[in-house]
Amino acid sequence: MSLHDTVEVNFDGLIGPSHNYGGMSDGNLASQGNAGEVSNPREAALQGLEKMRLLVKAGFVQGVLPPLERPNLGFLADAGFGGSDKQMIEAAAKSEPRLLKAAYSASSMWTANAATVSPSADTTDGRLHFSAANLSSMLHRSLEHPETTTTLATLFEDDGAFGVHGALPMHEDFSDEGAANHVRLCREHGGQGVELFVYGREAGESVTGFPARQTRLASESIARSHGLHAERTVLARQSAKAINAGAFHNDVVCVGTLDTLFFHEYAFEDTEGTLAALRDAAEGLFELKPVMVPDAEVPLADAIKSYLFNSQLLQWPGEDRLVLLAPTETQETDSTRAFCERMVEGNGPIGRVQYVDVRQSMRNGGGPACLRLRVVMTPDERASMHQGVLLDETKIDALQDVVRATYRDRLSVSDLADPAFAEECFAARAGLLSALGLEGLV
Ligand code: SUG
Repeated sequence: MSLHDTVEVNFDGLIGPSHNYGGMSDGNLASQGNAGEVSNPREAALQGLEKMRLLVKAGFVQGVLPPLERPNLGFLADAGFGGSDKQMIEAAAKSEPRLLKAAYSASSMWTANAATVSPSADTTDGRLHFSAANLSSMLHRSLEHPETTTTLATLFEDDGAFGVHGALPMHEDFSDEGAANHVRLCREHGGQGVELFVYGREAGESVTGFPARQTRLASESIARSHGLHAERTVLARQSAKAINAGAFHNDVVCVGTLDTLFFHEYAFEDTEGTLAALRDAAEGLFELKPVMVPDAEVPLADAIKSYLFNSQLLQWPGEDRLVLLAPTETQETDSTRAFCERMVEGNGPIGRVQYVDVRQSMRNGGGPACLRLRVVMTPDERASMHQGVLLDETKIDALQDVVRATYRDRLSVSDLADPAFAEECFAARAGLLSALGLEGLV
């Protein structure tokens, strides 16, 4: 077995049947701007599955994470609603519609926020580590972590190979949004890497403007529990300018893979310091290739609107240079399309840009990169995990059949008040779990 057999597996979130535009995320311009619009959960899930199919066809190992059970009736019970499911939903719709929206949120689709992942090549105990993110900044997202932990523990159950950690304490000092603020760089996936953690504030620091969702303390705690080598770990502060322009996670202004870091000029508070720290940490392992996009070429507002950086940066089988799998909005925005055209004509590390339509998710602020959790895995690790969630085209067809048969093609926030919709959601998820061999998952 050589280092080359270790690959990056993308685990995409399968978009759930209650995907809606609830306007739940402060600081996320798309979520705020599309609040109250009618969503199309069927199209959303099919778009996500087509993205997965594209990568399967190209020869990537592609995984999927099933949607969490929604509505989350346990949450409504915790908020004091009682009686039958129907009574709880009707009462919440009447007196606390915001809580009902949170209970119905399909936000687990953005699996980049599910957890932070450190490959076994980077950890002192030689295991592959996952830490579920507490997502404590937004109410609807703070409900995800218990079930995310259960899902990860079910899929990666072999303790000898995997370490699955529950979320950090639910306090704003430990605010953690998972892999959306984490980048791993290396020479090749199987070799030792450098892990970059990007935080928006210190624990205890009060900041003005849009919420900074990741603290330095949270990032440090995860690096500790994963057993990362201090000299191969870098912590960098996200620029307040980026957060206040709507980059609520670092992955809205930065993406990296292998030795390449692609980022906006205003992504980091101290760009030179961050690059110097990365070069130091990479000493003896690889030579960093930074690709910085100047604000003069792509203004921050365009980067955020187009989601240029919320792309998947991939070592595409059979291609010499990296491929950027970008949302179609990047093609439709003049500055980012022009930048991409110039970039691929040059001789830098990114040689091609391919566009993908994930518009339903984009309208809630989730691009191609938000929809996937990257897990670098050795062949042994791939063999010892649950096989049902590793996809081929037949399984994608089966999942799409379930979606076509069970998902609505129109959903308004007011539809959440109908208790019959809850039954529809439970039935749809049961169909998906059965197609994935995960019937027992709660
Ligand atoms: O947390 N949107 C998500 C989008 C997450 C994107 N993830 C990454 N950048 N990695 C969020 O803000 C909107 C839901 C609503 O408004 O109903 C939402 O939760």
